[in-house]
Amino acid sequence: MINERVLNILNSQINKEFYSAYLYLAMSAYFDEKGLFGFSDWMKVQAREEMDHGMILFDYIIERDGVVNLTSIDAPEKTFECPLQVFEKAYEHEKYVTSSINEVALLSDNECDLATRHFINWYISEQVEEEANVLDVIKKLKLFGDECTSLYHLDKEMGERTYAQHTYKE
Ligand code: OFO
Repeated sequence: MINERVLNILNSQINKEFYSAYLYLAMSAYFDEKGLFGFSDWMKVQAREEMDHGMILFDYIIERDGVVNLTSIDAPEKTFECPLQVFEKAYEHEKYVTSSINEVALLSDNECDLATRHFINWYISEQVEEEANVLDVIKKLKLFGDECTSLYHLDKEMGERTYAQHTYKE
């Protein structure tokens, strides 16, 4: 049986992962509206990965004989100014999620829940990738600007991202 404090923070992390999916879907809708379908697809892949992150936590709680507590998901922001601003917001969000994952690690350490401490390592590594992926796009947008020809080429490149299900036990 899982410790209650650890259970609560894991349940709250599920909510954050599904909120992330919502946020990226809102960003995807923004790009669709602008006709930037490659950027939109990139965000849809990101949203699906976030749902995987949520489901991995969900399955872990069940495996530890805990109770999954699904709570309401906040509406995401949906008004954006330009592609660069969207990715800057995504980067801020990922940094927030990283700090939230770090809190799970610290709490599970303090509560001597070594199984959760071990489990959450997957998320710690995943966050390094999450931040790097977004930062990579920010750098490109800053380098090439958001002038039409650059965006057209970048949009094509963004559309090449493919979804592969994220699983904990590979
Ligand atoms: Fe789940 O990593 Fe992004 O938010």
